[in-house]
Amino acid sequence: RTSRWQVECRHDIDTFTPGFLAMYESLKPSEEHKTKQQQLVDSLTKSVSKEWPDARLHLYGSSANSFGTSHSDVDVCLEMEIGTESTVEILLKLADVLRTDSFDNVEAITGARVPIVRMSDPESGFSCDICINNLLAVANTKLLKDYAQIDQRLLQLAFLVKHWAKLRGVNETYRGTLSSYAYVLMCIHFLQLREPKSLPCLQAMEHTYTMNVHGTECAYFDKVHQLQDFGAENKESIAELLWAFFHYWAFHHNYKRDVISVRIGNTISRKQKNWTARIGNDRHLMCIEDPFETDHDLGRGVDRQTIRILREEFERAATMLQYDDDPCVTLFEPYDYEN
Ligand code: 3AT
Ligand code: MG
Repeated sequence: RTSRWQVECRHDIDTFTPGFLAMYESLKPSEEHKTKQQQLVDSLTKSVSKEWPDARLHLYGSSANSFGTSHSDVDVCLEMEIGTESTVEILLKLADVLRTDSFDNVEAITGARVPIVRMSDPESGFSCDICINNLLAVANTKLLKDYAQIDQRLLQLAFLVKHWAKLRGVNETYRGTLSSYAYVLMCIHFLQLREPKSLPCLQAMEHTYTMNVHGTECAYFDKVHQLQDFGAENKESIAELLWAFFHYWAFHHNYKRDVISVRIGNTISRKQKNWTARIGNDRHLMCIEDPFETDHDLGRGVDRQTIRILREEFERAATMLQYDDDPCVTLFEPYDYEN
């Protein structure tokens, strides 16, 4: 049974598919970009191994989860045994090492939820964030990458959504909107709910991959090459999906009642998760469960004002896709902060 919101789409929506696909192609990082990124990783490895010969370097975030554009930064995690030193002491030492090796704008940001060293690479100009032993991020990077290999429409949808969010000013966690990571999870959740489904729920399948990170079990089915045809029954085009995505977040999702969960491939009630009362700064106005750290709400930074902004933006996008003559342009019009 198709519900009301699935059948309202304009009949000429598919005339926009070529435009959206061209846009997706233009956002994908070039081969040159990937080569430069690898060179940065190589020179970083060299610098780090002088001081910490046993450290392992992992790429995470969009440079490794396949959702990166040519504008994405490079996120690196160093895995190392820590003796009596604190993470902050190691980061300060790392900052010194990188300065000596002539990386630019090296800065230790130690007050953040995840402390990092930020710097830029003089060769490529890329900005790079380095954290220590944040292996949950390494695990969720692999999960996203594996989902991306099942149905190519996930990558297309997520690139367009991330691009839209950046231009519309709703991809800024420090301002109370959502991270890129949250948007990708929203896309996965949405595709898990299509009928027929475009994506499965990997964590609900046989666990062929397991990693234990400080007591948190990260486990799911990762033999995704076996799932190449999973989404074949679903024939929706990228234009239809993009419309339905914004329509879902504008009119269908029940913000007051539900938490989205990629882990179970559906929504769960806030009650069931005990995310009803405001605890500290967690207001739970838009609930997005982290697939592994299940008590972590990725919408925790959303407040009364930004939930309104987000929902207005979802509505605006759905309306443009429904009625506008040229949604490939109007959807991505940069938000004007002056007015
Ligand atoms: P950009 O292309 O850089 O915008 P990204 O995928 O690198 O997108 P972020 O910069 O938001 O995304 O985050 C980098 C990675 O850090 C992505 C994810 O593996 C991890 N991460 C980000 N936010 C959280 C979070 N709140 N909880 C757990 N992991 C997170
Ligand atoms: Mg990033």
